[in-house]
Amino acid sequence: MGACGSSGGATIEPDPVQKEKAKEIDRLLNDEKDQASQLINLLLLGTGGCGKTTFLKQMRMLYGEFLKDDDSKKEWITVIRENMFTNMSVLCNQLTENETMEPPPEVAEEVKASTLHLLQDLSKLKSLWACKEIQAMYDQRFTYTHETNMEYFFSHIDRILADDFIPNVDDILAARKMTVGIVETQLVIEENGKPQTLNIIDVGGQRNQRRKWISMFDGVTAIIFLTALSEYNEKLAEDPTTEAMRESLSVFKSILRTKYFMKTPIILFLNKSDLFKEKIAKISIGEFFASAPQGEDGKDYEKALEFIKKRFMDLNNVEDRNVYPHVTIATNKENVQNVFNSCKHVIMMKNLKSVGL
Ligand SMILES: Nc1nc2c(ncn2[C@@H]2O[C@H](COP(=O)(O)OP(=O)(O)O)[C@@H](O)[C@H]2O)c(=O)[nH]1
Ligand SMILES: [Mg+2]
Repeated sequence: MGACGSSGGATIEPDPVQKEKAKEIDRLLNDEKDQASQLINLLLLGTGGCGKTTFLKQMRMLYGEFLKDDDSKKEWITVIRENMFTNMSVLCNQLTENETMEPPPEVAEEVKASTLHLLQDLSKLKSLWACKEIQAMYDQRFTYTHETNMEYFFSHIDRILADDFIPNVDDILAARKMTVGIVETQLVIEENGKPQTLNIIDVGGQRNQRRKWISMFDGVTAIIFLTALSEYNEKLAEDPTTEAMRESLSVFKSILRTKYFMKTPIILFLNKSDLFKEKIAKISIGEFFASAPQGEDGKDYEKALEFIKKRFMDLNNVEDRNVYPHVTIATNKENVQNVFNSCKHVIMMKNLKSVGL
């Protein structure tokens, strides 16, 4: 029997086996603490279509194995072609509603078909695209709400409809597949020579998806809230009576008021700045916000950007909680890489603080 448990007041020497066990337990506890300090929960939030999943795709390409081979690229063919049908349906609806123009007889049936996207007949897409009335609706695209990728996909229509089409990275970044529920992705990222696990939490952004968000609010290290700059003149996809940017502002406000996030650093991505730049030169922001620069000033990129940025930043009501704004293009690899490098610092600082270092 060992010395443990013997009586008589003698000094008890710890059993070497027990000593080893205690050391092992200490080591495990330290490892656990170390791992906890390395796990970063990054929550992506924002209304539907603002670019959350696109940002995640970029991160998976930069730090993971996403799209490393042709087979995984081919999986996107169906999504991309379905996106083409959806976009064409929007043009057809515009033409149907247009009072000054009629569809030519040879495509009249297709234009009327609300089930265009179910036809799956690629040649129909081509014949519709060739028709000048559809082109006229396309030329007016800045004036109505449509999917962001409309322009990109139509400018590549021949390649996308070809039999031997294999999507490239840009095609896949432009592809839209709506996120349902919550998707967690873990990526290992080296910071100061030390691997850190980044758990990126992507969520569905539409109204009916937002009630699921709260289940992810505990233990969040940092939030990236995305908003699409280019939606200043658009309506919400799930409710055409609501203005998209007002909805985004109101969702951002409620996130800033959430008790879980009083000390959470919030990174604000003013996204889709490429499309915003193109659109603002044509359509003044003054038409949509009374307090925005009006007339020609409202068509000035810098002035309009400053107005939107301030509207979002002014919603932060907690003095020592920082909101870090960035102007972004989630479909652009270099832009995402640069922006993430600055965010990384913010996220790491918070992470070190939360474990008492
Ligand atoms: N041109 C452009 N398109 C973008 C940008 N960010 C996202 N998109 C497109 O916007 C659409 C919706 O993006 P997605 O990431 O699915 O939005 P989510 O609902 O927030 O996940 C997709 O077609 C993307 O390719 C951007 O900065 N510029
Ligand atoms: Mg998504």
